Amino acid sequence: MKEVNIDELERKFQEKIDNEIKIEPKDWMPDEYRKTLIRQISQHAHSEIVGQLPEGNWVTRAPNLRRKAVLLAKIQDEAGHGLYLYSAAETLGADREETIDDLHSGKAKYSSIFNYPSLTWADMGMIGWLVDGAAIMNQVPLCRCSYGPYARAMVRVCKEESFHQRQGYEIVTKLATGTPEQKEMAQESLNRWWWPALMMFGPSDADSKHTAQSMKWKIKRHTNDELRQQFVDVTVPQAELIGLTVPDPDLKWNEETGHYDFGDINWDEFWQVVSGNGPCNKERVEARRKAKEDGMWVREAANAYAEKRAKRKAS
Ligand code: BYC
Repeated sequence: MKEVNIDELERKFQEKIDNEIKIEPKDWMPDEYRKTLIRQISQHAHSEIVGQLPEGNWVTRAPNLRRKAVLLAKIQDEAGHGLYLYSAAETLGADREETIDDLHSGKAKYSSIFNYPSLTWADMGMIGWLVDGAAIMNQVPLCRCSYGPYARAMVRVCKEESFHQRQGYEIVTKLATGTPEQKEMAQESLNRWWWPALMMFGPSDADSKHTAQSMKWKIKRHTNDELRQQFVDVTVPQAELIGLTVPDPDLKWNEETGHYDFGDINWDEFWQVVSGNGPCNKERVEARRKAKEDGMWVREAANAYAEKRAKRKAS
């Protein structure tokens, strides 16, 4: 039997990546590449699913029918994104049930942002504008990820996220240009969401343990700090346009670099939230666990029906 030379396989694999050839599920790939993708894609899937909860909190209190219909559609889109992503993780050999159980046991991570509460209607605008805005900034480069199924899933996800971002900015604009109370509500919400939105991009480059390897494999195309800077540069003028103030006394346009300088992020807070001690971590995981339990009878009924049909077909 011909001996398999791992170094040679790795060399060919990297050559494909360097030449922008997509890696597909049945292609040979290093174990670490597979593991990194399963980690990132499953965390991403969980984020989409848990991300429905802060917005779900406002469906029954949306200010009018139009707002309610749009919010419902957005939340459904997020569920869809979660499903594409769980499927993408399955193409790498991940078991969907196990992946979801890891979320419910608290073992798996999901985006830190969804551990903050949604306290006012303005938060629905802020989530669309800032959270989906940050998500797009991070996900557009993922459309060029070296792993085919993830890259393709991202194309549709990004189209939908861009609609979400606009609907969020529209809500915030309406409030910011409305009565003094409405403007105040928008400003108060921006004060709470601004820093957690910047944290979505992950630890600073100096502390990011996966970035260097993920960039070499073209899973990531930019570092966390590069994307965070792009987000600040795009979002600050949007806030100014509608008369809101970004809650950062150190924020300043820098003529020399052509970027905004901004203040220090509270990394202690970030790591606390990531390690399960944010304001809503327990509530979020509990809600997902309960949803699984409450929906168990539907799954059991569907499985029983499928088994019965299969038996009837076989006989
Ligand atoms: N929150 O070495 P690093 C959405 C973890 S949802 C929690 O830089 P990497 C939406 C990281 O996992 C948007 N944990 O990692 C839905 C790692 O821990 P492990 C979700 C974080 O992977 C509904 C450690 O910190 N988007 O769009 O190179 C409504 C070190 O980090 C976070 C995605 O998931 C965080 N913020 O870079 C509205 C995009 N940041 O795994 C909107 C896909 C870092 O070693 N993911 N950690 O235990 C990515 O692009 C990358 O995974 C990240 C992190 C940029 C997030």
